[in-house]
Amino acid sequence: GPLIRRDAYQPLAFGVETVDLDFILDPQATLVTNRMRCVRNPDAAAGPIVLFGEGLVLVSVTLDGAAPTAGQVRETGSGLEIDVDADEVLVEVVTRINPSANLTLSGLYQSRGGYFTQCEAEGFRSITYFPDRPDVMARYTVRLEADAATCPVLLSNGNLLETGALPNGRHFARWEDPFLKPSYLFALVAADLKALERKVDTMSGREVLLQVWVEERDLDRTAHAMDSLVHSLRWDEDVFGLELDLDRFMIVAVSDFNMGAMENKGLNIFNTKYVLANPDTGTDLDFENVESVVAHEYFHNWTGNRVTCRDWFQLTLKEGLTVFRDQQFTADMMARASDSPAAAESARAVTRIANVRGLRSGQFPEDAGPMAHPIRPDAYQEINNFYTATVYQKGAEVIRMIHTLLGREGFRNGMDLYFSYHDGQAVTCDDFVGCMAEANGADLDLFMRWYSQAGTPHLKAEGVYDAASRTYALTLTQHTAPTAGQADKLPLHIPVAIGLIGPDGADLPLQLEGEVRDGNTTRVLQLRSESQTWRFTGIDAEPVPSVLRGFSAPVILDIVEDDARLAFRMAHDSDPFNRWDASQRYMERVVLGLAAAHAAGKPMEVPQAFGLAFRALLVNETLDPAFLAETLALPSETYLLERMQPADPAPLRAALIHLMREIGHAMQADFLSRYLDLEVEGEYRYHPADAGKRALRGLCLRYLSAWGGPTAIDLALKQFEHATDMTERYGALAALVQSDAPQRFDALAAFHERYKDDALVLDKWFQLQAGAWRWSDAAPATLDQVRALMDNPAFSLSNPNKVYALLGGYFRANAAEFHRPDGAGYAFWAEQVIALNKTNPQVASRMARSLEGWRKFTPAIQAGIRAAFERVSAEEGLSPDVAEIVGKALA
Ligand code: HT7
Ligand code: ZN
Repeated sequence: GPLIRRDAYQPLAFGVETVDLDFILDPQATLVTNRMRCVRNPDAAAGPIVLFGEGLVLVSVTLDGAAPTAGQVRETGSGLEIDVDADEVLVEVVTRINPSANLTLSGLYQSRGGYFTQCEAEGFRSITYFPDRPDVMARYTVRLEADAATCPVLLSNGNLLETGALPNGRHFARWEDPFLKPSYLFALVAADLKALERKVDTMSGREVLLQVWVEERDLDRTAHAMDSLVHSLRWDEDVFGLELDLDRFMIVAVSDFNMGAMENKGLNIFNTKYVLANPDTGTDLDFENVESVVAHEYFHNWTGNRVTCRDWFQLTLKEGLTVFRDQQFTADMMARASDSPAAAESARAVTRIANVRGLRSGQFPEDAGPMAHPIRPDAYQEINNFYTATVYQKGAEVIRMIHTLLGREGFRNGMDLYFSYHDGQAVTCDDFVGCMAEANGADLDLFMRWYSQAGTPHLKAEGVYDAASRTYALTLTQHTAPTAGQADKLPLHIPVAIGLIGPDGADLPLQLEGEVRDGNTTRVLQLRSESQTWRFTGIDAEPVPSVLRGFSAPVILDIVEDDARLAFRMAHDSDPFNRWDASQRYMERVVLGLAAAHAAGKPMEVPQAFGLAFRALLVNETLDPAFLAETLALPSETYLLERMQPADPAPLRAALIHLMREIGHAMQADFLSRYLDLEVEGEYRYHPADAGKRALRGLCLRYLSAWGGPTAIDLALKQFEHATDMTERYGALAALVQSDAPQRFDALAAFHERYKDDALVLDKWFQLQAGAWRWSDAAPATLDQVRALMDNPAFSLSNPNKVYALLGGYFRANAAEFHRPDGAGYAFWAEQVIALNKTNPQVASRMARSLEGWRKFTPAIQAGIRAAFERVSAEEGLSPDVAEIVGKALA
């Protein structure tokens, strides 16, 4: 498609003040009547009314109730243009659409007999002709009418005005949204649903009605989403003073959805995966995900809806900020039950670790590949391709750095100013950072480069101790490698939190030359140029630096540390994040060492010192189990591939299997005793402390099953058979599937039998098999399994959750099997991308992206992947979504 450029932004000549929509819902022929009061924009250049439209059948247009004159209304390639002399005109457009034929899950579509909409980013234009851009904010009223038997529930944004019966078994409802909003926040739902309801008072004492709408059979899985919503509401009041602004707030679950959820004003629509959870069907991770997605969408009501984006290049304005807010919320939820400040710090660190794991395995590869872009991109072909880890996760890191630089209070003052200036507006990232700077008298000009520069910076840290002067000089140097289309990089403003650890393992007080000692043992250094040195005084012995504590910036830290130093920090770093990171670095070194040995035909030997450092943590009963579960888990294969040069999945897999087996074998007694001690008493409840114990228990079981001794497999089988909740049942199944135990096949069959009518649980079953490693040559090839599973009656290419679980599981979480040397994995990938491209371009593009990092692999692997890209590229009728990915990958 054509390139859309950020610097080409122009306001439209006409905006819209009010919209009145009328939907006569019908599966094949829905009639949409749209009455817009279009108003000339005094700040824009003169021009026609511009309305975007896609795939619409135009029935009629009138202007102020009259037929247009000849040539006054023109159909362009992308919609309609209307010439008007007046400053204001009532445009009525009637269109017809076919929701049952819409498999893209964008615009108005059907799912399990109901009607649902998804308008972000540009879905509204396939519902009706409209200036479908986020800078056009209007007041909406909606009337919808549908068959009362199949669609007894009729919902739209805002407040319900009226409902009533109609002839022929039909009925209607009218809704009004009192707030200005852009079209991407419009939503309607007409379906057979039931609601869990709760009434709560907001901080100012207003009673509001909260609803979670689901299919009746799912009502017993809604309590956690409701609790999460109430927690989110309270948190935004407590932390940011932000109150719910509507009398009613609805969450609706739908089975067919491209992403996680959508923050439509007052009517959030969710993928069932992120609403439904009860102890029988959801794992601790599912509960955690529901809580954070509910929070994320709720928080958008202020950061996204009340203040929205001027154009889609500003997407990180709402997404980076809202991800940051949901991360802070989750950290607070994790810490709320802690009984000491140290426990709370460790609990918060567990959230931070999960965030950084996601960033390193999801965003770092993106930033190093052909789709690399700044958090605020300069150009795109298809906006749907820019709902990325960079815009979301790196965007959140950029907001976090502002928070680190300004402090909690300074950040809050900046937020208050942002809302006081921009409530009800569509603004830019500059407006946001401008408020942060103004409220704090801070200079963030240099910091703005984070918005325009792509690529992950490397941060080099080098320390020199001088015994004579008792000083320690720490030099920080930054470098960002060129990325696609951006050759020259400038130094960034990087906050680097550091500590110095003394020989006894305790933190040293930090005192820079010329400063008085304040007793602080962690401080934030601000690197503003390519290289800078800080000299610490009063240091009696050579310290061990702990750099980038809490992961204070989204960079790759290059620091020379020998094994002994990593083991030392694994044992002593007072910063829980860096303690975890020390363990990750040590593991990475060991795994990549084993892989190199294997590739060279040498035996793989796990260094003894590593085993000692690992075991010392495993048996440490004073550490929080949730923290230990993270610290003893290997880095993800995706991240390790990113660190391996050139990336070579086969030896890496051999190394991972070898290491898991060796550790499981060598420490079987310790794993077993911790496993037995960590049993959680009583009925399942989702609680951070219990979840932490279950996580560590699950980790013990995975190492034990990897070793594969009969006691280990018995333990897993017993847990599988006697489990009373999904975390235990799934944990046992996962441990069995990720092992060589022949019993895994029966366990998979039993699981399938039990849950064959439960779509969300079956997704876990599909995903596990797609991601299964081959622990011996006797194991069936994963590709054959995946192909066979596509024939399972529960699988469907038109349901994104199924595609993400099975195909995504194979393409993204099973490198060694996907990159099999015969190239059959790539042929299968091309086949599926081509098939999906015809029905759901957004999902096709996501699957296509699983190979975008292909140039990091060995030349032999690259040759196979290139052929697959070329095959897709040669396909006729490629969607802009897939074409952009393939084009950039081959460029
Ligand atoms: N803001 C929402 C984005 C979204 C989306 C974007 C493109 C296509 C489909 C989509 N569904 C939801 C999600 C969020 O960030 O909260
Ligand atoms: Zn969002």
